[in-house]
Amino acid sequence: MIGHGFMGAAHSQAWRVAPRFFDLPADVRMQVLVGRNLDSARAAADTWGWDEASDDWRAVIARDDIDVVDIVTPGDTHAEIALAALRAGKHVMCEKPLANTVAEAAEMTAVAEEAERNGVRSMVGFTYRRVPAATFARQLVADGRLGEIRQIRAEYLQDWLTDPEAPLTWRLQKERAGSGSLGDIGAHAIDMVEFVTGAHLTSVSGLLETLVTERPLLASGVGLSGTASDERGEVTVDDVALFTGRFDSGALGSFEATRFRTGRKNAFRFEISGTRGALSFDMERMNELQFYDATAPELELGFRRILVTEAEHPYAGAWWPTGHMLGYEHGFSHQVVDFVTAIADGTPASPSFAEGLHIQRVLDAVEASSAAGSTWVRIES
Ligand code: SOE
Repeated sequence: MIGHGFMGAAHSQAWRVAPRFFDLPADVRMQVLVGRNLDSARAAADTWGWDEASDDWRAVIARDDIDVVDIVTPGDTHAEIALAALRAGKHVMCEKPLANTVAEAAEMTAVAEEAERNGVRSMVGFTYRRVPAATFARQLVADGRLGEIRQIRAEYLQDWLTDPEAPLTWRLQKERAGSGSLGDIGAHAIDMVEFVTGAHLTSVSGLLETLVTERPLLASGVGLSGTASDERGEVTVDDVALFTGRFDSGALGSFEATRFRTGRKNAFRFEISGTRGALSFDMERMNELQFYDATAPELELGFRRILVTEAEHPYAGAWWPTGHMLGYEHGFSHQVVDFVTAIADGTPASPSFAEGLHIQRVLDAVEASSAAGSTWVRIES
């Protein structure tokens, strides 16, 4: 695993726990954790249970005893590491968004597709797909329970940037993160509704805004827990991203991604409406799916709450008895299960780099639209 911040912790616990709760078709050994600073990498390796630490990812990728490379670094290093790992014949898991630009994502996809022909798998970390309620939502849509889908709404609302004195972390720097709310959390929203509905965005009209343009630089630390210095730096990404879109199925979509929505901590919500029914989900109530069956008797119509914890629900049977609730981290374990299964069984892994490239194209189109006064921009296929 390369990187050891927030996502490093999330992925480490998943690599540790998944093989214990699921019957995986291959053994997992948490071999080496790589970071830029060897002491920090060693401390993280000890905390999370990796056998070794290193500050040289190139040397680690060249090793014969490494089969999988898990990339949990900021977006500006995804392409270089993923390309090197794929070319070395390693299976690659890469955090979202796949890259910082369409050009990088396109090259990564081309190399991943070439590697795929030699049995090398790759996957992008859109982990929320693997929240049981989200996977179940997709099943309901595929079973026709919503009928023809006409409207799709997705919003990802956080509030950790409302304080103008919150420090300028890498997530606020374009050269490191690629974009702001748009790529950080809007990318999840796009992937989720496309996953659930099977429809793909074909054009968008967007509006991006940076609400706080300068923030204190970090004196020490890396994230929000870091300490602020007296110096200030420019925020070079969007704080709020709004866009509407058209899907290839004919459905219309509206999207909102913001880290400025006071009071909303991780409110990743979607609502999907069709001719026969509707679905509504909120990550802050992630074990539940609201389902409206429009074919029910008129006097019984209404959204009903399904607790997605029955053993037969996606992934749920491997964990606890009914109703004992899963959390944020479980999606990462499910991601490990699906990735290891794809590697061992020789089946394609999803979301593939090609799917990650499509999301990158949508992000790019939203930026281009906003820059051109919210005109409609077609998404390249
Ligand atoms: C920060 O906004 C963040 O950690 C994202 O980077 C993640 O992708 C999302 O899952 C939670 O919020």
